[in-house]
Amino acid sequence: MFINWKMREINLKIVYYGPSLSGKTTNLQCIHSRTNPRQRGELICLKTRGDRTLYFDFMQLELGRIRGLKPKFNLYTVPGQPCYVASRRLVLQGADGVVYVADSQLNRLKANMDTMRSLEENLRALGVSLHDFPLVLQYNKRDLPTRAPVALLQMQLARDGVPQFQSVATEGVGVIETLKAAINLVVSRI
Ligand SMILES: Nc1nc2c(ncn2[C@@H]2O[C@H](COP(=O)(O)OP(=O)(O)O)[C@@H](O)[C@H]2O)c(=O)[nH]1
Ligand SMILES: [Mg+2]
Repeated sequence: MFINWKMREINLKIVYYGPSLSGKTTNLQCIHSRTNPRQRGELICLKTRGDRTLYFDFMQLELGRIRGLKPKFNLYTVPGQPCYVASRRLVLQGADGVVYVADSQLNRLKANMDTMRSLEENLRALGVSLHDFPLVLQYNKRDLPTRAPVALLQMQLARDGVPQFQSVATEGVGVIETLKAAINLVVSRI
């Protein structure tokens, strides 16, 4: 969180975290296409060859007012590939909340769990406990026949009191609901 008193702006950071190819960038693309251009900035995607996220994607949303301050939500994705550990840590710095985008496919169960563990470790390295941190879980790719039952994903990833959503990010299903839950958690904490 960063408050610019002169501009009366409050900057809040929400990070979309998850294994590679789970649909984090697709979430941001959907949010970008469904929000009023006057309330959002450009979607900036830094890409490597082959279209995978290198450092991060970024977009800014301006919504409503909190006690006379203009909240600006800065949405980031992290690169999921194992080799970008340093990038993930960097993007997590100063995060006010995390949306964990899980890939529902059966063959990604282990990747989901490994990535959840890395989220916990990376937050701990920043002095933050995932236990009392604003977190929203999204089970994405619910349209695929290879999807695991939600109960299985819940068993492996869910925690007490953490909001959960099923989604098909490519079709925009569940994307805005997930974002709203994250915004609500972040705002209620400040
Ligand atoms: N079938 C299906 N494909 C999806 C869904 N969400 C994302 N994808 C696809 O999965 C691939 C990886 O998505 P992307 O957003 O780039 O993943 P990221 O690495 O987490 O940013 C792309 O080909 C997307 O079109 C979904 O809900 N269903
Ligand atoms: Mg991406």
